[in-house]
Amino acid sequence: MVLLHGSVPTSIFSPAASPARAIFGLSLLTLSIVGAIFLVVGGLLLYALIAYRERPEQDDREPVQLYGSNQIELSWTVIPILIVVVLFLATARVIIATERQSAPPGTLNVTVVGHQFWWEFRYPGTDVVTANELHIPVSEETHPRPTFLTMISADTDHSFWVPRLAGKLDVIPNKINVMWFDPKDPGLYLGQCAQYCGTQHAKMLIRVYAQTQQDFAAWLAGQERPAAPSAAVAAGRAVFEGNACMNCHRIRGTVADGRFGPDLTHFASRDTLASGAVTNTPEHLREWIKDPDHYKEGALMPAMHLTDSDIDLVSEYLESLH
Ligand code: HEC
Ligand SMILES: [Cu+2]
Repeated sequence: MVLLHGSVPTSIFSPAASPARAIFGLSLLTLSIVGAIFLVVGGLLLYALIAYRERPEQDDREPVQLYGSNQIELSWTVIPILIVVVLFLATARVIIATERQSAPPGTLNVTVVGHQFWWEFRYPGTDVVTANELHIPVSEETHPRPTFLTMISADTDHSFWVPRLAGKLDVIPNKINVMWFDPKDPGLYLGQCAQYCGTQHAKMLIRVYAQTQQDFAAWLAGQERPAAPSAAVAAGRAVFEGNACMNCHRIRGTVADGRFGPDLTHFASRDTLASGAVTNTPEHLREWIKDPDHYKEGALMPAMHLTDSDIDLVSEYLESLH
């Protein structure tokens, strides 16, 4: 029963956006039809087993055999056809409602890029690029603001799945897929990559933060600002820019312009590190920079063999990027 009450953050049984609700409704219909079939077939089987069981007073002769019944044959042909037609129509309706939607005015567009083993989120029309934590506005009744995701992959097959918001959709190279959702309630919706994509597939988590439209606007404005590192962290910045970090990571407003790894412009505004592998705390960050394999064995960031003091400095720098 716990599964039914949204206390499980990834429960498919507590949909919070239109596509997830449509899929949930369809699954209930399908479950009730197959449940009814199970009861009828199982009931008949049970009845036959009990009514025609072997009895001691019985003799060994075979009972009278019956052949052919147009009535029965007709019913077991027509009823299944009707069931299939009903399921087909109900499914087609949900597919059209979830996949053939065009973006209404007010839509937020986000480009999602799947990487081994993290997610990149770009907000077209702005410079904002972030990772693993997708911020979106809620879609109010009076002020609908659905989010449309345009999804591509930088390497191999991934699949974007946030069960409370929508169904799964594959994220594959050389193909653009589009999905959308429109949660009404602010909150954190969790999901994860649902297509095996390599060693750290299991730690390729997704966090969707649905915010009130004002909060979202404030968040976006904050992210649009370039990083403004203070002089106090100049030494850490020098470590970052004096090592290969800057070839893989971008920090807008500085010379670091790498694109292979997550954009770190506002790294300190994220709650988690390395696609949800651990929470974003100074200790975790230091450990991550020292040895990414410690939390994510096979992660595509190398251990850079910095000295402990350089690790402290570069961590302080990154933690200052709010
Ligand atoms: C060869 C490219 C490469 C280099 C060099 C590199 N990184 Fe990374 N970094 C990555 C990749 C890829 C990820 C994402 C790993 C994952 O989540 O699976 C990452 C993740 C991170 C993260 C976590 C970001 C987030 O939002 O979760 C931080 C912080 C980070 N790197 C800091 C550094 C620092 C500091 C250096 C230099 C000492 C550095 N990186 C060098 C590729 C690189
Ligand atoms: Cu993946």
